[in-house]
Amino acid sequence: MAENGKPLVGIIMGSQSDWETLEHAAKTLAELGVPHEVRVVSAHRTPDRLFEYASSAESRGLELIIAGAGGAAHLPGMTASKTVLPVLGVPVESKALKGLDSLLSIAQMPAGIPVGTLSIGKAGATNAALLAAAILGAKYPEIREALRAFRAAQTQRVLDHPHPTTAGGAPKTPGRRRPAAKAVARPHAKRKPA
Ligand code: RP5
Repeated sequence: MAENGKPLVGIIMGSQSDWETLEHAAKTLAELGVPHEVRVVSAHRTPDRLFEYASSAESRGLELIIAGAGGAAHLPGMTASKTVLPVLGVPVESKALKGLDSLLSIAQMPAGIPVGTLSIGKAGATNAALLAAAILGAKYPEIREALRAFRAAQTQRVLDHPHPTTAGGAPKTPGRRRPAAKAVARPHAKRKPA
């Protein structure tokens, strides 16, 4: 594992308002036991901090960066331009365009500076953490085994709850609260004779 639990993954976001999305990346990394740090670093409002963060990330021991931003989302791409560490981009859902602007800003990088782009919002943040664990798992066997256990548990939850209204039917993501099971008509349920 990382030396003294030092962060292996840096999670950065363009604004405090992005935390409600990026917290799902942090929760998932925590669940997998991946040491990480979290910072607000804005490409537009604090460009010097962004350059400092990205250019020093490798020497500080980070091995991967998850960068989330919304709107004209330059944070992941600019971060990738200042480090050779893998950068995973999470498009935050914007109010005006529902995150399509964020998605295209992050995904449409010119050849030479890649950003691994995830889907918009919570699913993208969760998957960024899972992909980070898959990448780091090549070097850290305990992370690979934590990811394997996560996947097995997720599969088992679906197998254990085949009916859509019983708890556990959908893959669990950290922080997700399950709605209480509702009584619904079950077409195949046996009825007691009147
Ligand atoms: C982007 O602008 C941030 O990543 C955020 O998603 C969006 C809006 O930021 P706030 O106005 O909420 O600070 O830079």
